[in-house]
Amino acid sequence: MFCRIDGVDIYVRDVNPGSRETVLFLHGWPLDGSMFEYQFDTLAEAGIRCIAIDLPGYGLSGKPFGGYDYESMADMLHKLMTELKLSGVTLAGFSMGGGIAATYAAKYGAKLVSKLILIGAACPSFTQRPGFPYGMTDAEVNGLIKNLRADKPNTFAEFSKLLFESPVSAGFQSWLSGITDKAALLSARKGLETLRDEDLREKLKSIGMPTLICHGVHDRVCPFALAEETQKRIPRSRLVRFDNSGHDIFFAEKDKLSSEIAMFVRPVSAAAINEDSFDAMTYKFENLPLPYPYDALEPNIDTQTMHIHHDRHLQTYVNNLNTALAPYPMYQDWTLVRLLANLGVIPAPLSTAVRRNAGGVFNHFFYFEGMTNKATAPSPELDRWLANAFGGTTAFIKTLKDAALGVFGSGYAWLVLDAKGRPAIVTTKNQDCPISENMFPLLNVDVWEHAYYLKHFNDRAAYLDNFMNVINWEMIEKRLKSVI
Ligand code: MN3
Repeated sequence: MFCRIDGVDIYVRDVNPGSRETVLFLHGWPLDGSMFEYQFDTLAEAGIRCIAIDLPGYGLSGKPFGGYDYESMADMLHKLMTELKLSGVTLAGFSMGGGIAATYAAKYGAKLVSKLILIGAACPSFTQRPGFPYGMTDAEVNGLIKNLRADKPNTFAEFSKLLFESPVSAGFQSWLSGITDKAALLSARKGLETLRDEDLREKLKSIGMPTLICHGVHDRVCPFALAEETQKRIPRSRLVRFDNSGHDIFFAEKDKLSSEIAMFVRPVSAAAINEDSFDAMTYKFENLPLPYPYDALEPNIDTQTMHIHHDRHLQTYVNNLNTALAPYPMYQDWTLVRLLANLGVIPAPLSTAVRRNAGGVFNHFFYFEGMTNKATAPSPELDRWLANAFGGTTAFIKTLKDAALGVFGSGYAWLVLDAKGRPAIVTTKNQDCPISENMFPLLNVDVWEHAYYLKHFNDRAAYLDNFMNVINWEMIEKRLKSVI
């Protein structure tokens, strides 16, 4: 769709509206918003709204005479976001788009944008300056401008060679030139002048929002030193190295980029990482011992069931998860929570194996931790929270039990904070985990028959009544306090 701002039609791609989190992408020179289609593909699948605009002068947007400096672009962006009624947006800028995004963040602060992502960004300065020996020289940019005016397509073709660290297919090259062909000569020339002249060294220091910096180590357009210089200046920033990328970070390491973005914009899942617990466990996974003796939950949950459930069922999920991840070194340093929170960005068939087995591992660790032999009761604080959320502890137990009885076949019932941070009871099938839906788990009850068949046979209701006697209320409270 087009959005008319100050007499210029801005082309807007908007996928998955209605999601809680929105990422707005700004492309680099001389590309357009379609450069992010690999990010759209995975992030939208992960439940994130993705918006990318064609900046004025590029792609399908209008080609005005002026307004190519960062400040004018930031003003245009603010009007556009206001027009689209956006707020709480994560603004992600690539290369020149990073310069615009940073300028926006410095000027408008957190009014509409809550987080900033700089990808291979042309920050703090695209060109070298006194005391800043990084990036291109003015003479090199002036040479580009001269070439552009002599032969635009060839200049773009030569420039695009600088992007890549590894060779790309002929198909990819022609896709890219299809994009750059749409940039107007006048706009591209003024874009280069902007890149040559803008200096954000001081402005970056006033950016107060959390900032993620993703940068290719082998970048030949915006050298990695730019990312380090940017990181030094933005107080709440974190720099992630992309060891196998040049300036082509959006393509060369697209899966890693998507997962870094997803983890950054989804605070509920990110908060779920409890560094002290199994949440943070990585390959090679191990079966943790039960937090109590096997017979500790008698007579509610019998000893034999605990042995078979923990030693055999859970162990199988641990083994299968390790087998699935063995051929994929790039996912071996991912925590259990990170794997589950990013199923949408893990390629098939691994994603299915992770859904089943990382789910099986997490859900079981969580289930065993959620029970205790120390008869606990909700603290007055948790009691009040349950009263607000469900009308009291008794009502909560009834709601959880009804939900658990309603699970058809194998699965779980959960107490969670939903994707909007509200208390909720949800159910999942098989070994699906609420973390994959951007929910924050507080308690689960396993209603696979292996959880109760030896003692309760087919009487799920009796098992659930027994489960309610051994709920670890302290764990619920601890998890809750970690996020609210
Ligand atoms: Mn089970």
